[in-house]
Parts: sequence; C-alpha cells; structure tokens
Amino acid sequence: MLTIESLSAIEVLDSRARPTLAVTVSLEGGQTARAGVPSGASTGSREAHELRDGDPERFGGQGVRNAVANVGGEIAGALRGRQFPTVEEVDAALVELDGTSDKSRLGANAIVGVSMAVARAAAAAAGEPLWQFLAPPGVVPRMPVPHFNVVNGGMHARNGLAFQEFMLAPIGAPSFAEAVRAGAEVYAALSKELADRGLATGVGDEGGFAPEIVQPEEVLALLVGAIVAAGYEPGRKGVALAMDPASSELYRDGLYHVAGETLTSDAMIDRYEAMVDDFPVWLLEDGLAESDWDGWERLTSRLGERVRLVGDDILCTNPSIIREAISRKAGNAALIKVNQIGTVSETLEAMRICREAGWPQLVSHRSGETEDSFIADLAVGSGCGAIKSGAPARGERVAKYNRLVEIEVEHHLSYGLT
Ligand code: 2PG
Ligand code: MG
Repeated sequence: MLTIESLSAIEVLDSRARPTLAVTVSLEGGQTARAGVPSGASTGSREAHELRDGDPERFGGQGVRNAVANVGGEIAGALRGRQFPTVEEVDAALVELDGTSDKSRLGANAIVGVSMAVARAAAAAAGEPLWQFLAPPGVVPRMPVPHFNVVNGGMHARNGLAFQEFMLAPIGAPSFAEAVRAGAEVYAALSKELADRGLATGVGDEGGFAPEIVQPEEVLALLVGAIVAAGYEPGRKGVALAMDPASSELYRDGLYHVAGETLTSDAMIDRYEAMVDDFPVWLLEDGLAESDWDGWERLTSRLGERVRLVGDDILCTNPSIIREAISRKAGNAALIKVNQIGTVSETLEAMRICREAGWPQLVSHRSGETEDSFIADLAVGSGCGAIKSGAPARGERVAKYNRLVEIEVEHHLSYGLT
C-alpha cells in the first residue's frame, strides 16, 4: 500500500530560465522522492494543459505559483493519508480530482510532477530501481538508442533554420556507452567543421548548434561529413540521422513554409523522399502538421516502409488519439512525453497500445528541462529501444544520458532498437 504522508512543490527554473515545479513527496514508509517538471515550446494543441499564472509582473506571466499551491493545497489534501494499492490508483485519483479532460483545472504541470514523484517514491518503497519498477509485465527492459539533437532550429533557436531538430542515432554502436561516445565525438567534429566554415557554434535550447544555415539538406550533408570525420560509418550500421521538423509550426493555410518556399503536403513528402534517397535518414518525427491527417496517411504509404514516421504533436501521447492514428495508418511510431498526457500511468498505457499494435516508441524530453532523469528510466523499463534527450551537451540533457550509462554499467542490459 502507498500512503502519502506529505506532498509539496516549489517554483524553480527550467533550462530556459522559465519557472517550473519541483515536487516532493514522502510516503509513510519513510521514502522521499522529488520530480522536476519539463515544459515544451512546440506544443501539440491537444496536449494536457500547463497551468501558468499569467501575472505579467512575474516572469512575463510564466510563473507557476498557482500550480505549486495546487500541489501543496488541494492535491495534498485529497491524497494525504489515503491508502493506494498502486501508482495507477494515485494517478486515477489525480485525474478524477482535476475533473477536466485536459487537466487544466489543477494544471498538468502540477499533476505530472506529483505522478512522477509518487512513482519514484513507490519504486523506492518496492526496493527496485525506477526502470525496473516501471517495466510492464512481460516486457524485457533494454538500453535505448539515443537520438542526439545536434543542430537546432525552429522554435528552439534564433537562427534562420525552419526545421527544429537534426539528430544523430548511433544505431550500430555495440552498447549505450559506446553510443554516447559516438554522439560526443561527432558533436565535437561538427563543432570544428562549423568553426572552419566561419559558422556560429552557439547552441539552441536543446544543446544542438544553431548555425545560420537555411536549407535542411545542407545540415544533413554537414552531419554526414561530421560522422565521417569522427571515424564512424553514416547509416544504420554506424550513426544514422533523424529529423524533427516540428512541421505544425511551419503549417499555415494548408501550406508548409520552408526557407522562403511554400509547399503542399505532397511537395513536402517529395522533399522528404529525396532526403531519404540522398542521406541516411532513418527516422522522421512530425514530418507533417498535427491537423494534416490526410497528408500523414499519404506520407505513411509513401515512406512508411523505409522510415520510422514518429507522431509527436499529432498524437500528444494520448491513448485515444494513438488508437485513431493506428487505425488510419497515419504514421508508424509514437513520440512519448510524460507531460503531454499528464500522468505516468496514462503514459504507460499509451506505450502499451503502441506495443500491441507493433508501433515503436521514442521516449522524449522537452525543450524546457530540469536535471530530473525520469525519462531515462522510462525508456529502459518500457523496453521501447529509443530515446531523445537533446545534444550530448548541457547538464539537463546529459543528466538523462548519464543516468542511462549508470543503468547499463550496473545491470548489463542489451542495447539497441526493438
Ligand atoms: C519536440 C520537443 C522536444 P518541445 O518537438 O519533440 O524536442 O520540443 O518540448 O519544444 O515541444
Ligand atoms: Mg517533436
């Protein structure tokens, strides 16, 4: 039984100098756990609602004092002293207490912080590492392939690059630690290449470089060069490429706006096909916008056999939207963000639906992060085989990769895609 003795939150900063919550829970058994709440910039319109104070006198309206008060007030009042058999029941109580479909009354940021902290405390009470505690019955935990976001654009940087993320995926590495080494070595080679070309080596929100490059194809060519310069093989046997154009942000009036051009969905698909022909792109996230479902279906029939087509904004880690996408064959994989749906249990439910349909998952950080490494354990325990947590640089990104190295060293789990 889980019995919460105390529950509180404080307002702290995320990695973008914006307020977020750090939640602390103590169980009657004596376990105490903390969770840091992540926050996105390129958000899906159907994500659970993040409660911000809107007081222009504080942090430009971004303060989270109301969400903090909800944790220590109404939520603590409702949960404290009650006996819960499992974390799922705590999460169900949170959903019921909030009473809205998007967690907007108490705030998804308040709720997800409580849910993560409770899961961590429950793992400690069970005497298990978090990843093991989160592993569903019948699932074999494994070390995920990291997707290092090394070039940033879109909403995550102030450069002229329309596409948001360009990632390195060391699929061919023999272990997670070697994958980290590959990511860091290619990142270093890329830094040198940018400097040699007179391009800026300052970084964006997720630690990737943010050079003044406009065309996505130019970035892909640069990455292949850096992979080779670092001594690795471009492609699935070595280091493959992945992209998240976050194309909902590029979509206006039924057209995609990329580097001064306006493209239809089909023109976007043609362009992606050419990129897949010319470069070792193995995964494409949010290739089309969240409202462009017909486009997604065509994208999947054109490229689904060759590329992992991951839905982020379109799916929002939402079990019912994921079910719809599976039945419409809109994409073939799901991005997984705990704060997009708002509780750990609903996240695990979304992952279960994917597994049962044969859809792979990519566990993800947010552009606004804390040092909390919860998603590292989630990626391992769910056995999904893939994670993205930004560049192999910046403390809040590296915290996840370092936690994964620690798990690998201690438990010798096998590495790689499922
Ligand atoms: C994304 C995420 C994380 P944000 O689009 O996949 O990289 O960005 O957290 O800003 O939504
Ligand atoms: Mg995305």
